[in-house]
Amino acid sequence: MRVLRRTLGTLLFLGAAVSCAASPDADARPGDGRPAALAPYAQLLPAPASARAEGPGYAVGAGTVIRTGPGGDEEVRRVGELLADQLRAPSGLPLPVVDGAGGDGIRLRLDAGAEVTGVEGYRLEADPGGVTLTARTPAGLFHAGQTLRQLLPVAGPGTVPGGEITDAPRFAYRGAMLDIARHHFTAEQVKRYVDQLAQYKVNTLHLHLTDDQGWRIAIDSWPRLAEYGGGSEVGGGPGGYWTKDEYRDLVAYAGERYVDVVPEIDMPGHVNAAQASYAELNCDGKARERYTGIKVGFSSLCVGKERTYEFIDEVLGELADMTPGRYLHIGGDEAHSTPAADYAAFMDRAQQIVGRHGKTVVAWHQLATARPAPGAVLQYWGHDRTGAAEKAAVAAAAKAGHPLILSPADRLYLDMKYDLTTKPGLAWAGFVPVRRAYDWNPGTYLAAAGVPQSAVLGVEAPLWTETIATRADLEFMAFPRVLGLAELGWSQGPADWSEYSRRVAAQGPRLDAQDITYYRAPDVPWS
Ligand code: NGO
Repeated sequence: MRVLRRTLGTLLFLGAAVSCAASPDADARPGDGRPAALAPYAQLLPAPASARAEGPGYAVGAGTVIRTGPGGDEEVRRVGELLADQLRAPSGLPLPVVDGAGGDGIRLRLDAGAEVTGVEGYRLEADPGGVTLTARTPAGLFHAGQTLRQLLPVAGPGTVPGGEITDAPRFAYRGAMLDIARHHFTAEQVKRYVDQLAQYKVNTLHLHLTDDQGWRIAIDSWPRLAEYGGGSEVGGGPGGYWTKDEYRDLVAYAGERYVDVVPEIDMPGHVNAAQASYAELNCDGKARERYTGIKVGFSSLCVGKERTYEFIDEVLGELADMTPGRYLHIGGDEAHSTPAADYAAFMDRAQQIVGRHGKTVVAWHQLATARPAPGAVLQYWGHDRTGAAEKAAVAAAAKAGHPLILSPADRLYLDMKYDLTTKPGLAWAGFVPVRRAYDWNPGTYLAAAGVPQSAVLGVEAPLWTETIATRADLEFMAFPRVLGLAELGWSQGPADWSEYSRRVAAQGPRLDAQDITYYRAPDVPWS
């Protein structure tokens, strides 16, 4: 019965999507029932704050250079080189990067006094003489470059249409999370994901590094965590872990793309891999067996033992030392085997330790039921059926000044199946079709519970990997839903599904060109 209702729902939903796409509007060709290609400025994803197409554009050709002067700022030069790299493959052009501001070409201008909004804002101006990207920071120039990529054809040289874009993000925090604990993913695989995300202006990568099934990061003072605790994963595969150099290299790679890494060591639950590696982390002094199933909530650090806090201090200290970003995530979810009073006492000390290492705490929103430390950020992963009391605790924390990252499980969990046909994934929060992932407003999402819009730091799309073990499955679950995350995080809204879905469709050839395995979801009007 339940299945039948779902199927019926999907069919009705499909019908609605088709009629939407076929309805006549400014860009549609009347008569053939299919939407016409969107004009380049109307294709951008995420949508810019303002864009005006006007006059002839700049033809990028064999003679085009990328200018990063004047002043020879090294970081701007690096942004220019990266942009050149990104444009060379699709265009087939040499695109040398040169110093000096004069002359035509693609010009990167760092201007501390530029009239753009915030540290990530930028302006893009195109006319027959060239394309000028202006920003106050190199990050802004990087984002401008990603916009420029979308204004050029998927393959071959082309013309950047004339006009001007002034752009800045709605939210400071636009994240994606990857769980490399349930299944091991290599740093090289994660770099690929970083590239895929950064082009859509996602600026944070949260890495879920440890869980019951595996410990994936080398810690010098506790070597068995990775060496033994890393040797398992869901389903009994070999697992694996990252050396410190691999982690540092990934962090630097992400940083060059203006993506901050937020590492997570989940505690006091989700710690079986640690408890299997070291007997002393268990209250009974006995090491646990390694675990390869997908149950949650059965493990807990020993809250009453002083050794537990030495452990956290050393682990978080080493992690803080290799992480330039401001946040350390300490989990705090599903501590079902830790009594509530112990949980609160434990989280007090864990938060103090994070502070002593110079970082700001991020934790899953269950921390709201304990005592979040001043400045701690809560990551909300509730859903439509989350109870009022739980939401009220989150709202109280928000009103007390704790910023929120929104990751509603029935909107942004990329491990939820799209629909009945999705092979990988879970469905405990329901199906999450592409439209559902996009069609909501983070600013007002928890307003009824009392969360002010100003408390929302941003959005994040987690990808848990109990059922996901390959690059192809990772991409299939992320794309195209993660574009919704990018759009909600960057663009002003309000959400307009029929317009947005056409921009998603316009990304199809770009995703193809990048060899991204994405779901050709039936609710998107792919051409
Ligand atoms: C929950 C749980 C994770 C699971 C995930 C699966 C959070 C924050 N804790 O989300 O351990 O992997 O669901 O969807």
